[in-house]
Amino acid sequence: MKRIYLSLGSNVGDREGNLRTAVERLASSDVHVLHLSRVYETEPVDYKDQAWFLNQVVEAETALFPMQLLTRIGRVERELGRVRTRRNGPRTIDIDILFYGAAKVETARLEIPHPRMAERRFVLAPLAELAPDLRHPVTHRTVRQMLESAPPAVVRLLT
Ligand code: PH2
Ligand code: MG
Ligand code: MG
Repeated sequence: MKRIYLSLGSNVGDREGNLRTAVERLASSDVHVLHLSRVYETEPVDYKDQAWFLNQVVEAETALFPMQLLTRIGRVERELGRVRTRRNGPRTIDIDILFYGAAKVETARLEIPHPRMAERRFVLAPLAELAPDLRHPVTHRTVRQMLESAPPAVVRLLT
């Protein structure tokens, strides 16, 4: 079993419902959900001309290999009606693999650890609730250190 961290994001439709449904559909005999962060409302990053997101991080254990996990994630994204329009554009749900144990994966379809996480407060703030002292397997920085030096962007707890 591997310990994994997934980032969930939604900015279309019932954003809270989309996060909840995604967690329910991910959970299964081979993805055992352990902890959920709180939900954050976050300013869009990269492509800014779109609605604000809700973001959350999920800690889980899985028996799936990385590409199997990616296939499972793709199925959940499709079930929630994700339509791929523009890169970094609006989506009902986006599920990204942040960490898969201490593994490094570099393929055309999948990179782990997630290559842009150190620049993304919407990932690091919820991740820091669950695993502030976890170290990035390549840079060896902790999640807390990455959060402290991440570029500014609004992330606020959903109340
Ligand atoms: N996802 C992106 C691009 N920009 N911005 C926020 N705030 N939250 C996201 O989940 C997000 C984003 C690409 O996946
Ligand atoms: Mg993403
Ligand atoms: Mg994605």
